Amino acid sequence: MAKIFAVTIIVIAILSAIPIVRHTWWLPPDVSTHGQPIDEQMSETMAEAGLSFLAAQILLAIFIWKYSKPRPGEKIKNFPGGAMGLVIAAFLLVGTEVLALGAFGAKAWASIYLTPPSPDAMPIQVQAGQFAFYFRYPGPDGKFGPLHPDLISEANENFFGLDTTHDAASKDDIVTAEMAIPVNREIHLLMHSKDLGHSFYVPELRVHQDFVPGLDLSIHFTANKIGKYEIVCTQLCGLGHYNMKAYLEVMSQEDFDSWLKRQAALQ
Ligand SMILES: [Cu+2]
Repeated sequence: MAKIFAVTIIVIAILSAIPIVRHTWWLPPDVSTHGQPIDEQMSETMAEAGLSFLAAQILLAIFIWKYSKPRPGEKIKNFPGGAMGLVIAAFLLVGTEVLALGAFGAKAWASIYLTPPSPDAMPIQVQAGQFAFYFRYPGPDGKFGPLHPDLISEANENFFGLDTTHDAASKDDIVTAEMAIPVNREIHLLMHSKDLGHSFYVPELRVHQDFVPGLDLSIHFTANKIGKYEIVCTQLCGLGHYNMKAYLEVMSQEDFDSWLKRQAALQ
């Protein structure tokens, strides 16, 4: 019985490793300039965790195979010094592993979070709220007008709370329900939430950033492939969470210019 159990453990461990090795449920192809080191880090983490998992399962199976038979008359031996040594060894091993993965990933992390966007990056504001995203482009003046939360009104389609009668900078702002960006242009995304925690996730872009209520967060990225991608909220934010999404369209500069003009005419 114990031998069947040991073999079953090995079979399950190998079967569960197959889809990971074959990248069956892997991320969609990367369309960003910063994604490659992230993908490499992901592969390294999976390889390292996967090998440790397999080694642990094989070791477990060997011990079950060898020691499960009762041996009458034989006394159970104690591990010299008790379990303390093993616990310390495991602690150091896992600690080193986690720290090493962090050190390897530091460069990729720093290039996104610790490096400011270039001064000519295109600013776009995104607001998350139950259960939609809205985007704002600053218009020809390049300035975002101030936000007045008391003016937010779904009925008047004033999603951001803009005062276009009094705020000069708001007059040419363009508010959209879909996001479009020009290809190969750095985007500086300015993020805030209207109500509670949400998330901005575009798997193809390798961008995944939470919205935190009360915080103005920002992220910068460059998309290098034309296409239409889904933006999804990954924070369970209420009953409509399953339907909270928008689309990101990466266009040529000419297509983007005419798209923005069309959106400006709709305001
Ligand atoms: Cu949400």
